[in-house]
Amino acid sequence: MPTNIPPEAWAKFEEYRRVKTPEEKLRKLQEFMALMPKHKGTEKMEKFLRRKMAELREEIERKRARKARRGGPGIFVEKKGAAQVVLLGFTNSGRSTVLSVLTNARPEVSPAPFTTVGRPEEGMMEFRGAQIHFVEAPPVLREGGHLTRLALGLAGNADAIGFVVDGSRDPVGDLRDLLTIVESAGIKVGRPEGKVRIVRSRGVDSIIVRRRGAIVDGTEADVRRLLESYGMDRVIVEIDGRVRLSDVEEALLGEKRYKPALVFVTRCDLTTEGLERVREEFGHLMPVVPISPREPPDREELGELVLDLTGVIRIFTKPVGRKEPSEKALILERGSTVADAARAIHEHLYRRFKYAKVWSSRLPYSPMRVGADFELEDGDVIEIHA
Ligand SMILES: Nc1nc2c(ncn2[C@@H]2O[C@H](COP(=O)(O)OP(=O)(O)OP(=O)(O)O)[C@@H](O)[C@H]2O)c(=O)[nH]1
Ligand SMILES: [Mg+2]
Repeated sequence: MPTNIPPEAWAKFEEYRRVKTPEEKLRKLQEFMALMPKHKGTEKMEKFLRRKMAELREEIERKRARKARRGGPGIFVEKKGAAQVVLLGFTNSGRSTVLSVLTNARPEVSPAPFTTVGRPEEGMMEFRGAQIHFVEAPPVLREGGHLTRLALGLAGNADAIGFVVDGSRDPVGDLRDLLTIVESAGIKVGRPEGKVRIVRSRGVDSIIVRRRGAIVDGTEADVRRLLESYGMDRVIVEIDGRVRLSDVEEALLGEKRYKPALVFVTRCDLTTEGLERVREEFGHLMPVVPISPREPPDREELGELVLDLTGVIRIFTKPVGRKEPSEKALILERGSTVADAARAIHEHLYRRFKYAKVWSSRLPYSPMRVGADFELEDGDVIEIHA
């Protein structure tokens, strides 16, 4: 049964995926609900949305309760930049050192344990067109407790976790313990087995499944039936890796169920033995970044690594007639199309879209004239004609 979810409603849906706090997300879902036609064909979608809204309300309530209990400033650190990475480690692991090596922040670095225990320290790492927001969480303790809970709360809300381990002691043991602690708090670290992306497309008139991997518990027809039961129509479903039908359902709202992570190994100016062992044991699970206080890692490389982990891309826009593209990038979800970029700039550009020019070294020639469904990649320069 076609449900004809109107474009204004779809726009809210996509805004929902972009906003970050539970309050904003809840508001977008409410707006989406208000714009959605209500009949038999949208019943399941309505139920799903109500469940998601209830979850968001609970999350907001938990946040409030935490604040009230402590009576102090929340442990919620507002997100800035293209991605937020929370630095998580045991005391003295070198979290403040990592923060000061990578960002403009100047937290207190000290050989005494429990130096950063109050308000989390934070700083921005700038690289071409974008910034990564690093936050130093309070130290994690093996025995748990208040500080550990605060730290895990921050990590749970971050776009990625940056584990910090002391490379001169037992970094492999420390990382193993950190992973256990994080996972017991319900945070799944690493790369998911598969990925689902659902995008609306004007170019199709049904549900198209593009499969590059396996559907573990069903067929492509099952995926189509499932989405039809949610009132979906004119969408492209991209499936990579190993995916379950429940993953497809979750992807309706662009949910990410795994927390990407990387690990910073400190004291690499003193020894690189620990670094090598971490690489051997955990290199397949997450990127390993060596830290020496006087030799900061390449920001461009690290920035790109974090964007890649968190699934976002930088797009440089160029108004028609201007020579140089914007210095500040437009941050979009990986897999976004020219149409997504147009919409992110202005609804007007999206509605009146004619064509776009894209400059990129990956293209056979630049600029190349492309249509609305052209998929963008990190670093692309784009000029939209409307
Ligand atoms: N040589 C060297 N010393 C380091 C490195 N990282 C940390 N240290 C030293 O280790 C001590 C602790 O570092 P911090 O960065 O304060 O560690 P932290 O994890 O923020 O510690 P707390 O906030 O107290 O839990 C300091 O004396 C640092 O100078 C490193 O890469 N090389
Ligand atoms: Mg510190």
